[in-house]
Amino acid sequence: MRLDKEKKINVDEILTNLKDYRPKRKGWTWRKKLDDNTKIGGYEFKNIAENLKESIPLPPAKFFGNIDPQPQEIITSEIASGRFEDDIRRMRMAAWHGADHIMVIRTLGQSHFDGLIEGSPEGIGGIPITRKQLKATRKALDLIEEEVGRPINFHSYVSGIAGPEVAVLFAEEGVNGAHQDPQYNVLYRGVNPIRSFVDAAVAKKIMASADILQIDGAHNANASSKVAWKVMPELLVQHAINSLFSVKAGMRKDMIALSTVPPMTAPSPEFKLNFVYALTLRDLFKEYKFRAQMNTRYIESDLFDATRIHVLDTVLSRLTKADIQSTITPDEGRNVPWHINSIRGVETAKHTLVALDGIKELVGPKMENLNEPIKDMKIRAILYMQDILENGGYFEAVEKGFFVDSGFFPERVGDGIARKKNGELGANTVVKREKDYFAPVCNHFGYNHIPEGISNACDVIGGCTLDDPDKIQYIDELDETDNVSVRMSANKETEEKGMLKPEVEWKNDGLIQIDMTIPDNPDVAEAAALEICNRMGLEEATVISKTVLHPAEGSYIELKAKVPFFVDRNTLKIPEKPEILSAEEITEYTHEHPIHVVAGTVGNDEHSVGMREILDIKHGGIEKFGLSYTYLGTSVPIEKLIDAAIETGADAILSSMIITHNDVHLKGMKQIDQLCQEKGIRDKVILVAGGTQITNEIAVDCGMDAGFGRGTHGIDVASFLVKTLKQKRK
Ligand code: Z98
Repeated sequence: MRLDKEKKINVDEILTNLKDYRPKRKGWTWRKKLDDNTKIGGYEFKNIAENLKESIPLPPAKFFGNIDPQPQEIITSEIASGRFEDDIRRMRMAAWHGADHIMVIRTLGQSHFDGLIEGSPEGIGGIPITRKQLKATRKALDLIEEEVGRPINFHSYVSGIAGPEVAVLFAEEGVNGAHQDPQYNVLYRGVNPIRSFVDAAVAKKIMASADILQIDGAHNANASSKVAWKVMPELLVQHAINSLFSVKAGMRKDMIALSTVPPMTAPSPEFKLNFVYALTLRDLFKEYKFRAQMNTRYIESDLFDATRIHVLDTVLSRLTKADIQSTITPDEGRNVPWHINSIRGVETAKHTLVALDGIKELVGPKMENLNEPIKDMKIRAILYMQDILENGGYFEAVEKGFFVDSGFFPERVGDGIARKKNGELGANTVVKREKDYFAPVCNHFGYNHIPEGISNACDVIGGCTLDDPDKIQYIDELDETDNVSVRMSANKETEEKGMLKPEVEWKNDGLIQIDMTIPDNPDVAEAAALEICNRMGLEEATVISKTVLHPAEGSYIELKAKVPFFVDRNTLKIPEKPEILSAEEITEYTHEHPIHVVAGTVGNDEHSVGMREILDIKHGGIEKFGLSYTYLGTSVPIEKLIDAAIETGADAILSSMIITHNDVHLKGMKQIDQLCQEKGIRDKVILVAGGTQITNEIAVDCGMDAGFGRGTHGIDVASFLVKTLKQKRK
């Protein structure tokens, strides 16, 4: 099976023989960094990795020979539609834009589930954690990575009370990265602390055996605390606890990534504190990797706000160090996982990282101003650790509510999260292994009484599921009413007929994003916006975000709503696109064979902007490609236009006609053609008309050689003129 870039990924094919699918490879893969000063498109880069085979470059790339340099950092896309058949398509879009770390996350808290739920349609909490969903996703990613030409790391979460089982499942099915941090379970998921740490040791050992990169959960303290920046000393402590615990459980340091977010954002003077914090962290944990995520604590639902925060946070990543750059969109704040926002997030990270290529060689930290605050931060963290020890250790400290307290340590406010050492979920479930305990599985953490003469525990059963995947029990979805086949067949009929609906997360969800500015206060504007959607025939309109432009003058409202109908792609009129010559081809020709045109807005028409844009160099008019022009202005009599063409020996006449009242534009075009014939120059000049209501068809019918409508650029006209002249002058 191979992907064809002109075609949609075939999910039916992905699902065929899924039971027997084996991941192509296991373990995490970093990007291949290119040598310093590698040239792409004539520009030297320092921090880039190998190019992709297939990709979609940043929007301005067309001005730079369509290059798409890939930053050396892995870029993450978090995908959260909750339906793996839709996630798969979205992953492909993200990979084409440069994501090579795909985290598939909750529609609900996956870690609230206490066991593996095989046979369920939703997986654990709606994320693809059933074997079926993992297999389908990995199979699709194996194809996508071949298509784009770079390995894609698939990521999920080893949290909750089923952590060890989840880790085994991930190791079996080729998941490449996972969040794992026992403190997350304790603090945010109410799992018994002892159980959580024992489970974590088991899970980490398994993860290590399959080279699954670990991301810790410290950043959640930032997201959960009342005053995010005050937990900075605690964040350092949490990183330390999980990192060292992971190493003791058998993980390599270079497979442990610290999850960090810049704790502050504007309107605070964010950079000072974020920079000190980032430098402290990187100094303390030099041997580890860093996964930088943007700060989600303050994002609500404004796309631009999210983008600004993302850019500044990524600047910090580049100035300090990040091995993985995550991308988060307002989706995190408003729970609307749009495909487009995933792509925007990836583009924001790629743009910022590439833009700041080599910055560390140009600017650097002023250590004389930073040493003191860095030292202060380290001392706070060390004292924090000491305080834990003096209070009897981690479990006792948790019981006393040390963590996620909103005091800036050593200050404590007393509002931390407290969990009982012998209470919470799964309390008293850790049992000491008997002397003759023996589990015939490999990579098993802790004491295992392996019979004498056997080197690998699972040899006694001829290999466990990690060695012999044929032993894996595959359970398909058991719910007959809600499963991928039912969902897909609901869409199949409409799809086969070529019926289209817009979507933001699921095929045929019909959702669109609409925005409008209403000249009133936010409450009135919100009600008005909903009423407008209603009258437009849209269904289930919901306001996503509001921006007050002025308390009385106006409000900007962003909504989502459902389009209740399909459009038939077979009945759509898709205008044929003329083949446009490249800027180089046009310029080369005009250099050798100068082209002159006369131009003006004809009749009683005072519009000038459109024509000037087509002519002037600034926005890419024909002048930019070496054509010269005589511009006669507005309301130009047709005869004057033609006389000017004769006088200057012009190759073409460009006439603009915006006013269409009484079909004056049609008459105008016909007159130009006629007068040129009368004056005997029709075969010498190319006649072009332009205007918002003009199409090529209409213009040719009226005797023109071509007509250009809305959206025309100088290059379109220049290309047409060069092509026609090349033909004529043959
Ligand atoms: C991130 N955008 O970190 P539920 N375990 C840990 C986590 O941090 C998370 C989960 C599990 C963020 C996503 N983090 C937030 C250590 C989630 C999964 O709700 O417990 O299933 O979340 O990339």
